Amino acid sequence: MRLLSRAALTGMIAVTISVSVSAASLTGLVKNAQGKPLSDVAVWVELSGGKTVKDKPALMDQTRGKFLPHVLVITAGTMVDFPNNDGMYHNVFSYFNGKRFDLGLYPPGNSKRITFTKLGVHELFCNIHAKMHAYIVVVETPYHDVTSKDGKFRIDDLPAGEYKVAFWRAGKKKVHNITVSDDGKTSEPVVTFK
Ligand SMILES: [Cu+2]
Repeated sequence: MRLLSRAALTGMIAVTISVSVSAASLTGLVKNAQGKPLSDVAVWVELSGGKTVKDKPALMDQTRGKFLPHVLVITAGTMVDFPNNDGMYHNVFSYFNGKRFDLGLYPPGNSKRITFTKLGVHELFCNIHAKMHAYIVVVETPYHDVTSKDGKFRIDDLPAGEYKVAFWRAGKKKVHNITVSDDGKTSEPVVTFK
């Protein structure tokens, strides 16, 4: 009896430990053909179903005649706020892919909000400033990031398994196969866009 309970206890501990170490952080680097780091590359794990927790409300700012960030990646069902924090009127519209919308012209200090449920790339414009341009990429899981100025990205809490990881930049997409092993190790992909 005592032996049995000890075995059961050992089994429980083993399970607990394997859960805690089998999730990994996936990090890597994206660069251009000249070897320079590329920012604003959307990175996400291509997964269907599973963990579908929505992200916190995200921000697509309008400031100094620009949308910021240039590329935003969110999980489907996430709300995005579009505040006008500039000194002039702006408009936000997206017609081509994904959800179609037009928020109309609105003045500084105002904000509008949209929930994105449709997967895919949304290309944003302002109808009075031709240079204003940004992307919202809607994916199925919270496993996503955007490369920073140093070209690096980080996706946390990825459970052990085999994954396809997508890298997207200005309409071009690359997919890499990544393995997260049971000891929580991953390869660190280096991706080049030409
Ligand atoms: Cu504008």
